[in-house]
Amino acid sequence: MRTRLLVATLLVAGLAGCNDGNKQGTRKQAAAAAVTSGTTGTGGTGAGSGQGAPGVDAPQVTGLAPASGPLDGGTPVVISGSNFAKSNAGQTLVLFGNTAVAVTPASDTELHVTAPAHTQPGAVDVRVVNDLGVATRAGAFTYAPRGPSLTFVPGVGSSDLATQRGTRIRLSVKGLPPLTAAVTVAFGGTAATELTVVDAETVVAEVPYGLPPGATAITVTEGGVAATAQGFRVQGTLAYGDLTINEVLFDPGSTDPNNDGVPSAGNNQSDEFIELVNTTANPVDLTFVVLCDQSGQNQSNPIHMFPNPTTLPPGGAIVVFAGGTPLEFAARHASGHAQASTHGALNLSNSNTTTEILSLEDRSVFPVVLVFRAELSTPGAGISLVNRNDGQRITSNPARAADYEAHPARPHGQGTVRHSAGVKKDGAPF
Ligand SMILES: [Ca+2]
Ligand SMILES: [Ca+2]
Ligand SMILES: [Ca+2]
Repeated sequence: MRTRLLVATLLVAGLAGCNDGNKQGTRKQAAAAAVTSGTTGTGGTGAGSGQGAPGVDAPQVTGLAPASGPLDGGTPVVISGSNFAKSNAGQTLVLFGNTAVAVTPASDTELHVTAPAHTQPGAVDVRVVNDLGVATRAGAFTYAPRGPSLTFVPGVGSSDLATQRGTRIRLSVKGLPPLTAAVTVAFGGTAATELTVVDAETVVAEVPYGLPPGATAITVTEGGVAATAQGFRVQGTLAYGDLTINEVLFDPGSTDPNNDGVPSAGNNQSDEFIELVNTTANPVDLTFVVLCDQSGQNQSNPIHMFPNPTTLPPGGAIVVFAGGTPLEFAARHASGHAQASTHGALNLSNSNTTTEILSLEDRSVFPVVLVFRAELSTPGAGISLVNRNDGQRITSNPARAADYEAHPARPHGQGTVRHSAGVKKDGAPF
């Protein structure tokens, strides 16, 4: 009953816009009756015949071009027929199913419309209504089912030479049969061999070893149906300066930069931190990157390995704390915006005159991309060393103490602090 009322209302609205005082009242009534009848499912003739008042003036629909389109609508459609613009025709309405659309009359035999969105695939009736009658063409327009689709995160990944394991990419599909253990994933033409099916629409695949750097497509295939997405990027070798060690807090004093409510003290140095910034215009995959402290006798002593996956957005920062539970740092997929050392400590010396932090891949074949060297005494308890050009690329290799300064005070809570884990010197976000 609601449908019947809706269509009748639309028709009245259309008639109200007509200025022709000579219209025949009997035709108006006949047209309204025909529309109401059509919505009950009895009016579809398939032949597009007019159902209004008897006579040659009733509109006729002979075809739609195109006769199909996507569920999202937006398809320009030309309706062919007759008696669309005769005198006394009044305002023309077109309905796809029960949805009225705007009409651009082109001639007495042609109407231009745009197909509206629809919820379910399949055919709908199309009606042309004017004062002369109603033409119903049953099943005249078919909504096509959505094709398979694929999305992925993160959008960049790499693989490791020694283990031949890759960054884990989470793939979400729509329009495929439910995923099973038989699912296959390919990066370009290379099959991923490490797969974990999460649910019927999600699989995690590792980037296969040996792919050339650059853009590649990902294809997920299940039950003979494939979904492909473009735009995944296999990361090449990072250049010096692509990642900057932007800030280091060697001596937290009694401060609490990881914000877990436990200020560092004595043997608890969990608030030591290293802040990295991606200085490039692209996301950087940190998976397999290892931070090493070369101070003291422990050459290339690893202090953190970024978990799989860890991605740093363009211009973004990530903080590695010595420990604790970093709180209230912005969420960034599984890896987060702040991490605690995978080695349980950073062991950043408070007093060494030379401290180096460098980054290697977990195997020696990967070039060092980050070298930080502090050749001066650390600034003091609770004060970090920070990039003078906060967040900008440091071009000296290795970075020098001259590239850094003692962190200026910034407002925080009721007072001030002299560090800025995960944010800029003034507390603004990266
Ligand atoms: Ca703390
Ligand atoms: Ca320390
Ligand atoms: Ca900072």
